[in-house]
Amino acid sequence: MAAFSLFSSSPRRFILVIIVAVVTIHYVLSMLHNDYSRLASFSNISEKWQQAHDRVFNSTAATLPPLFLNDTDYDDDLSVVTTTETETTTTTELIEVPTAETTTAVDIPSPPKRANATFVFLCRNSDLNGVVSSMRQMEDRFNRHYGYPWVLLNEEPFTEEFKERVRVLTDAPIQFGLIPHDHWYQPDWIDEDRARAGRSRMMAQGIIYAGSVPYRNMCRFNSGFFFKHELLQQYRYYWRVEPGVQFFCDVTYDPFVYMQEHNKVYSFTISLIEWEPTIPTLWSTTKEFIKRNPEYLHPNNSLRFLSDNGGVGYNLCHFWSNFEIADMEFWRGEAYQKFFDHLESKGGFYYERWGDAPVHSIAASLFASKDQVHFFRDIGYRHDPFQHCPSGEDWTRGRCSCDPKDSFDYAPNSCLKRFEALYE
Ligand SMILES: Nc1nc2c(ncn2[C@@H]2O[C@H](COP(=O)(O)OP(=O)(O)OP(=O)(O)O)[C@@H](O)[C@H]2O)c(=O)[nH]1
Ligand SMILES: *[C@@H]1O[C@H](CO)[C@@H](O)[C@H](O)[C@H]1NC(C)=O
Ligand SMILES: *[C@@H]1O[C@H](CO)[C@@H](O)[C@H](O)[C@H]1NC(C)=O
Ligand SMILES: *[C@@H]1O[C@H](CO)[C@@H](O)[C@H](O)[C@H]1NC(C)=O
Ligand SMILES: *[C@@H]1O[C@H](CO)[C@@H](O)[C@H](O)[C@H]1NC(C)=O
Ligand SMILES: *[C@@H]1O[C@H](CO)[C@@H](O)[C@H](O)[C@H]1NC(C)=O
Ligand SMILES: [Mg+2]
Repeated sequence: MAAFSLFSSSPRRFILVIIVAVVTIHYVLSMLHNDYSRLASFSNISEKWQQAHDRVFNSTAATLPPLFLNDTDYDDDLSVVTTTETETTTTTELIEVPTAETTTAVDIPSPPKRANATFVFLCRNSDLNGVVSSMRQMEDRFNRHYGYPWVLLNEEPFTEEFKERVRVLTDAPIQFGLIPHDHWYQPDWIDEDRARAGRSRMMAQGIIYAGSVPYRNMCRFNSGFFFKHELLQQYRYYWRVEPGVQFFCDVTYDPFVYMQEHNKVYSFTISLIEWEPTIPTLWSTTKEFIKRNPEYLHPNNSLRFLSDNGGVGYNLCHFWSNFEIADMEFWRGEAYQKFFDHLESKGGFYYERWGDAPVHSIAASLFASKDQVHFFRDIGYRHDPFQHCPSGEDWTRGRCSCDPKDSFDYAPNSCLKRFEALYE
């Protein structure tokens, strides 16, 4: 009677009772008889589970370096495997692999060894679609395994819609920051008549963003201020991301940790020739700074990347800073701070249109050792209209979606050859 009502009112509970009984008998038997233990299908469940786990572990190990094995995501992968495997056995959801068995069956890895780093994403509310696209690729190709935080910056408050659309893309922490007024807008001491004349002159030359003040605000902010933002104070390394860029390949190791372990301060994927009319006096201003402060010139610098005649003229080579993984302590350091102050005092961010790309590139090339600048040849990246597509094993390992024949590396306007020549 009791059994009948139990069965009719709750068949699942009945099955559960049976399974608990079977499990109990199983454990009693396995304690009594080693042979039973070897033959029994339950031990094969945990074996299969172990094998499935090995598959994830091994396939992961094949594409990711050992560091990944210390990643917290590893635990998530494990639980996914557990579910999948128990589903393929007849016992489905009722068998919970006992926690004790879980911990003894595998070595639960300790927390990941992550760098002190974040993504930095300067953008406008109107950039939303491009922001979503870039972030999604970064998460899919790299960050879902690592969970590095995101910091999004804007001189205007982000809208609720923007924040909602972006938050859904990642489990990692995201912060939305407002840029302080003085870090963004054209300073009062800039002679606006002179600035306007500069913009007009450049427009007449057909230069892109020639007439745009917001673009100049952006270049100056990226040159001298982003790393001073309060949300970035707690971080050392950053990876800059822009709207609508593409990441073609799995990033199979942690580039931040790479930077740290190899003492790198700056890195790039694309380098090219700058539009000379945007920076007519940037080089003479730089030379003036070096003459006054020769102690900041690193003995092992990359001047040969910037100049083909020992520094007399600038060859316009720069790292394309819409991609950069770099060390903010370098920007915060004395050499760069003084350099930026010197540039700022000349007003060239507004009288001309000095870009953060040549400014960062000149500083990294002169104040750092050439060993501290890194070309991430294995990171597939596109910012229209140029892309870097890895080749050979890098392309295969990264499951890259780009055509390895389509890469800017040795295009006529690329500066990669000059960079590589530094190390020959
Ligand atoms: N908040 C804010 N972000 C901006 C503004 N202008 C540009 N940005 C951001 O600054 C970065 C560089 O701006 P872009 O417009 O991409 O400039 P660019 O890369 O030189 O040129 P294109 O990408 O070819 O247009 C991007 O992340 C933009 O979203 C602005 O006025 N406000
Ligand atoms: C359990 O696994 C062992 C070793 O892999 C194997 O010899 C045995 O046949 C398996 N038993 C069942 C029921 O699958
Ligand atoms: C996992 O890798 C180890 C060592 O590389 C190897 O011995 C083992 O057979 C692999 N397991 C699977 C399931 O591929
Ligand atoms: C993983 O973490 C452990 C403990 O913190 C450490 O001993 C080991 O070296 C780490 N492995 C890797 C590959 O970093
Ligand atoms: C990360 O780097 C920043 C800037 O260098 C530093 O202030 C902070 O203490 C570091 N945090 C940790 C956890 O090391
Ligand atoms: C200078 O750079 C070369 C080439 O990478 C490197 O081998 C050397 O150790 C560096 N020397 C110093 C003093 O940094
Ligand atoms: Mg851009």
